[in-house]
Parts: sequence; structure tokens; C-alpha cells
Amino acid sequence: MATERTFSIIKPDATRRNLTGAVTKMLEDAGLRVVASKRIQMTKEQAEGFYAVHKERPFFNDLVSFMISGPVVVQVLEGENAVAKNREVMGATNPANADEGTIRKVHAESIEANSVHGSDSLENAKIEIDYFFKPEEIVG
Ligand code: IDP
Repeated sequence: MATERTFSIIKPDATRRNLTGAVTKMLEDAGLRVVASKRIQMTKEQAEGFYAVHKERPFFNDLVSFMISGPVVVQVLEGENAVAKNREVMGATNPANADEGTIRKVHAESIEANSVHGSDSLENAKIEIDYFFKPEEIVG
């Protein structure tokens, strides 16, 4: 197994409900280590750029509006198989389909307001980490 880094966002529905600590604890309990973290208000341009792959999807505009509706916490997570492990602890995109004990099953409000983002591949993790963090902001 390889030590990897992945990128996570605690989304506005979770920060609004004061769940930053609860979500982070679930990530840490899964064996992931927070090696960078900051609370930010995303701009519209930043959110549009981040979700550019979804530009043609019908939910794109709503998703961007949701992601800038309040603060988010962007994080870099490190651990063995961090990309897959994070996806596992997040649960399915739609909380109705998420496994018991996953972040989205426990905390998500809807398929859109689903509390967390996590990179879906090692390649995207690197791109997403670089989108939000300078190398010196990550301390392993
Ligand atoms: P993921 O976050 O589980 O990787 P993606 O398909 O990459 O899921 O979608 C990105 C985000 O877009 C989701 O986390 C969710 O917030 C939102 N989203 C996905 N599908 C829908 C939908 O059908 N309606 C509204 N929002 C959606």
C-alpha cells in the first residue's frame, strides 16, 4: 500500500451546521491525517473552475451557488490509500444510497448538500490540492 495525499472539502451545509469537527473526526478515525486545512469563502470563479468538469450537467449552476453559499473547509488528507479510503468514508454521492456509518449517510442533507467533496483519483487529487494550496501550506 502506498501513502497518498487526497483533497477534501467540508461543504457549506456542514459548516453551517457546525459539523467541521464531527466530519474531521470521521476522517481521522478512518486513518486519514489532516496535513493542511483552511476555512475559506469560495468565489464564484473559484467554484466554477473547480467544478469545470460538470459544466454541461444540469445541476452545475445550482452546485456553484451552493458551494459559495457559505464557508467551506478545504483540506489535504494523507494516509495509506488515502484517495480510496476517503471515498469510502464519504459514502455515495446521494446520501439515500450511502452505506451506514459514512459521512454522507450520517450528515448529508441531499444529493447536492452532501457535506463533503473528495478527489476521485490520485491524478485529480494533485490537481485539486494545487488549486487551493501552496506547497508550504502542507505540513506532513
Ligand atoms: P462526488 O462528489 O460523489 O464525486 P460527482 O458526481 O462528482 O459526485 O458530483 C459532484 C457534486 O455535484 C456532488 O458531490 C453533489 O454535490 C453535486 N451533484 C451530483 N449529482 C447531482 C444531482 O443529480 N443533483 C444535484 N447535485 C448533484
